[in-house]
Amino acid sequence: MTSSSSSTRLPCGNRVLDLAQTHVMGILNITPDSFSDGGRFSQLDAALRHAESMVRAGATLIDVGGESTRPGARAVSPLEELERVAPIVERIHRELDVIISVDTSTPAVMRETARLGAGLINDVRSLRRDGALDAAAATGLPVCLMHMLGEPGDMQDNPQYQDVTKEVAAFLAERMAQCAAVGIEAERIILDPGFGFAKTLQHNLSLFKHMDSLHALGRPLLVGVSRKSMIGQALSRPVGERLYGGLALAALAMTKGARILRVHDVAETMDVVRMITAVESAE
Ligand code: 7PJ
Repeated sequence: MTSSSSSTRLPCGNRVLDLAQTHVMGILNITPDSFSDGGRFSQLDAALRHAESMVRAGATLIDVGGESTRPGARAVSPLEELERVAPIVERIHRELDVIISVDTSTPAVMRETARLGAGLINDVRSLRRDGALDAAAATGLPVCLMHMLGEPGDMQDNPQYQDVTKEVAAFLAERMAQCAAVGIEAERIILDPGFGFAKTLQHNLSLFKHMDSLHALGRPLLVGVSRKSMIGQALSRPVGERLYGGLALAALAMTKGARILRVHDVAETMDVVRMITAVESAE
């Protein structure tokens, strides 16, 4: 493996992500604040400690999210989302050596967190909200574009595809074109098949099997399957028992060329990444 080619180095704010290697992105969900200030401070501290433990375990990115994409989740106002996410972005930027990814579709959150030190915009809606393309362009940050049809609230209502992988590829190509039109060049884009978003189990499995064909789009792939229901459905496991299934998919995603693995279980996934890297680096 070579790691010196300039095209594999993705500037993410004040840090650089070397895409010749596979990276682990740790998930940090910010839950709603409790009512008292004491609760708010202790939640911020708890979130920071969690981020710190993921960095110590080997995460090169922390994905901070303040808006749930679970079907039926309550809508969060831009201000509320910003109040959840901004303090932790600021603290992580100040205290930890890691690239901060912000899981958001909200233009104001993109702009403000970029100012506070975020290094990557991760939008499950692929910049389709009003103003999101312009906001992302203005930040100058790289963007992860993810495939999803509809909105999280209705996306699982009978999703249909003729050829899921081809349709995901066409969607991502169209979003890349929209990005190019506002000045977000291809070099700044990461692509994500969007496992679990508007897809049945069979769609997810087929898309996973054929994800290598998305390399034709010429951009690095991010894969997020950690603890998702596709593992639960395939193995009949509740959410607390999906680690081994998730590690199998992490290994498979890596060997299929995914460059960023978005996970809850960073230490365990790092062992997968390091073990595969050790074998692939051998003579
Ligand atoms: C994903 C995400 C994903 C990217 C979520 C969950 C649901 N962002 N945000 N890819 N999933 N890029 O973690 O179960 O798969 S939220």
